[in-house]
Amino acid sequence: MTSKSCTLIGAPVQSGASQPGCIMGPDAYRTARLAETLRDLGHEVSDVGNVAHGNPENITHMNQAIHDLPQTVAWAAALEKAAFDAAQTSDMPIFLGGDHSLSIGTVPGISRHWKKEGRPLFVLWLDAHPDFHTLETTRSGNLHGTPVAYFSGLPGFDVYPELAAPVDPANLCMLGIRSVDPAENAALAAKNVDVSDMRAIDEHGIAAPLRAFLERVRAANGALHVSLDVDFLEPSIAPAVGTTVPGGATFREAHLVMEMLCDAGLVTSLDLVELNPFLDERGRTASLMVDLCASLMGRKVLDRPTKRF
Ligand code: B3U
Ligand code: MN
Ligand code: MN
Repeated sequence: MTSKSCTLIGAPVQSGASQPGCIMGPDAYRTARLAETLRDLGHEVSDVGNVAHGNPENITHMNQAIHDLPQTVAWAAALEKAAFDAAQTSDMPIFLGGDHSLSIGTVPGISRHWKKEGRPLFVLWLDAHPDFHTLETTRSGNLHGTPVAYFSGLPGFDVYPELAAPVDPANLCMLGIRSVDPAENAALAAKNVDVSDMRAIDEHGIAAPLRAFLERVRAANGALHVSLDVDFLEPSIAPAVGTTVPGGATFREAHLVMEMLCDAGLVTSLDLVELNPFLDERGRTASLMVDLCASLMGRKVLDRPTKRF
């Protein structure tokens, strides 16, 4: 892989999750030597520290289950700007979460940048959950369940920041999905979102749906944002997440996804989300996430192209 300028942006968001701990995520990635690992692969890395948000406004919503709406919206506004700014100067902004509500800011900021450049943005959502709730449909009230519905332009997000560049639902791909609420199921079907659940992955392998998606991105000259939720992974290899769901991507499937993304050369930004270091075992989840990042950014087993049969 050619050398890239990578910008690490800490997003210690935890207002969108049900339990605290994601606030420590960015520092866990630093402790697990993310910057040094990327530098060893030949990339230029700058860590700009953690984003801070402005004063939360007094925002409310009819859905009484929702919690921490003002703070989550304040994070979204700050991260939208941070993402837009980073995308102007960096080949690869990498957002160190923080719970998945941080994508309410990062994806719209990245998308605003690519709209200005005249390229469509595609999003690969690696997650146990589709995070496709609207503010009306979330039952848990955890706003990390809402980013995809919001940045895809679904209605009912008047209290979130206005989108400069919604992501076309046709440009989404979800892999690893295995926990979907009824309202999400209906909305995913209505928007015809490309979802490969674990059943599809068991039947066809993880490479086939990813390869098909990457061909679509390439054909459209798209930019590609990857959002990697820790719970995409099998909990036995990645315990440091509040919402474990059994039957996740294996170590080998996850590395294969990253290696295929690396070979395709299409990824232009990345979220690392939902790491809760308070739940980790001797840093193994943080280290695995760093290793997956390394595979995405060019770490290889063999120093020559993979054999084709
Ligand atoms: N769909 C459920 C569960 C969930 C979504 N995202 C996470 N958990 N991490 C909800 O709460 O909306
Ligand atoms: Mn998620
Ligand atoms: Mn999830």
